[in-house]
Amino acid sequence: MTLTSGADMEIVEYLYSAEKEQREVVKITDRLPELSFEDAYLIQEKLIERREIDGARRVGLKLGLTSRAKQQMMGVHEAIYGFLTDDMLGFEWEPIDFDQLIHPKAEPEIAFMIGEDLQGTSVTAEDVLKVTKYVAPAIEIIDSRYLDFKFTLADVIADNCSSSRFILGSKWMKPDSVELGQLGMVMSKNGIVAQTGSSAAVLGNPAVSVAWAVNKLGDAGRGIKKGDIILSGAISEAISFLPGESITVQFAELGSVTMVCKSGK
Ligand code: 0L1
Ligand code: MG
Repeated sequence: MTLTSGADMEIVEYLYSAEKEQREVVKITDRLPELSFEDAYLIQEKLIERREIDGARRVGLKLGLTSRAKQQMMGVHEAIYGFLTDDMLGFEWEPIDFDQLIHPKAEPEIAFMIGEDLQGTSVTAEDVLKVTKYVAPAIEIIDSRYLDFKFTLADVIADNCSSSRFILGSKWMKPDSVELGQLGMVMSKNGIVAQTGSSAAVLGNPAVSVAWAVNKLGDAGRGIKKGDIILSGAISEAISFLPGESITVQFAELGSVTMVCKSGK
């Protein structure tokens, strides 16, 4: 352990207040260069518990670093996971308020709606598909609390994997009605193509990514639950946006999802 007792809660308040006050902060490994992934997940858990004290409710999970390209960029061989809470849920018809965010970026994702509890340490993509009621197009808004979005793996795990908001498309489909492992995707900003990709970028198939997370949770004696929403990982690089801009993610077969950004100022 690299964390002294009390230091974890100090970091939780540091990250939580940065989010609430829309402030970038210096990454925590500048002070704690030896911070282990285990301790970083411990801080993440306490950060979510802190949000729960303020009334937030866990509604699911999100995966990060699920593409080989992003893993290579970070010099890691594994994905990471964080938690989604109800206050992160945005809607297509309700503009996202830029003033509540720091330096947001949007990512194209496929969301899984889970219909049955699932727990284990050797869970497969097939097991995940069996308990998946629907899949849907999604946009995840990531908003690292760290200066210039620069961090180590331990930093980003502690910061709940940069989670900020997510928006789900209105077309939810049965997972066996689409080729989940090879869905083409186009992400446009203000009607102009910004990124293209395939769902294969997410560990070959987004269901593999979800199975990875279930096994990771299983190692800690936890699982996913009926009703959970799981964001399976970004299909392309994230793109930044400003007030007045809109982003649409269009999938082959799976439909589209749009977000609009406004400023209250
Ligand atoms: O959801 C994600 O893919 C983000 C994971 C954390 C890394 C980042 O903020 O870019
Ligand atoms: Mg993401």
